[in-house]
Amino acid sequence: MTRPILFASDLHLSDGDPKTVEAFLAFLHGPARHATALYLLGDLFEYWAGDDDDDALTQEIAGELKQLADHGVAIYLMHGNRDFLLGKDYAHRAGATLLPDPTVIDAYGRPLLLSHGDQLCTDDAPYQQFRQMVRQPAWQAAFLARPLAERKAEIARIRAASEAAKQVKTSEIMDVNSYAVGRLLASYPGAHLVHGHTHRPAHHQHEVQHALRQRWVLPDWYAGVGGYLEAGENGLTYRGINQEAAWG
Ligand code: LP5
Ligand code: MN
Repeated sequence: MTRPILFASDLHLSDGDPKTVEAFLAFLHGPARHATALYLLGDLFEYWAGDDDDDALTQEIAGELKQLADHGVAIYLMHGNRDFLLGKDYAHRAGATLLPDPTVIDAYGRPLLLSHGDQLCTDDAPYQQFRQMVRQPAWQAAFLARPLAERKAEIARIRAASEAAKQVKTSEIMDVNSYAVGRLLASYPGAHLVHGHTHRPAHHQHEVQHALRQRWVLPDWYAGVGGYLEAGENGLTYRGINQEAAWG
């Protein structure tokens, strides 16, 4: 039997959600050990203030990922909207490779386009404006040059502002825009899309250039409940973690 390729995202690991940390560790010790590769497509952590913020949790996760890498599982990390400051130093400690967003891979003959997914939420204008600002390398360098405690305080303010802003946004605004999905798929002929971010696990089909293309949306993990996507020779399958995998 060939070893599968696994995809997960939006684990939002933090000390505040120990059940999800436990579920993720069980996943790393269980299904992930039989995989050939593990792709973590953003927001592995609740937030990331810089690679110098090495608390017990981030150290433990780096150690566990490194063990898995040493066991022969290729580990890939993509940035999410909460942990885009995660750098090469941490990736190295975790035995992982950082991937640009988007990235195309070949999964047993099937081209898969991998993305976190936040860029596809084009109706969320205030978020896209915020994103454009914080993704500038010069802006990030200036932020990372500030003392860690200041960075954490700034992030706490941004998180509070983001939570308040989300209260007055409709759920449609916070979902992907189907034209944006169509445009992205059109620029990667033949590929199917796997992304997270929206916390709306489902399997969608889009007609692009007169052909049907698949879009798999990964679930978020919360209170020990989550899931992942498995790609093997026979196609893609959802697997629930502490829940039935009856999505899409
Ligand atoms: O993550 P989620 O799903 O809850 O919400 C996102 C969007 N929000 C964010 C913010 C992050 O959640 C929290 C920040 C993480 C740490 C970043 C690292 C440090 C960066 C350095 C900063 C100084 O991504 C949310 C979307 C939602 O997804 C759905 O798609 O709607 O977007 C917002 O709510 C953004 C607001 O609409 C506008 C921006 C508010 C913040 C303004 C603060 C300005 C301070 C500038 C600092 C110089
Ligand atoms: Mn996200």
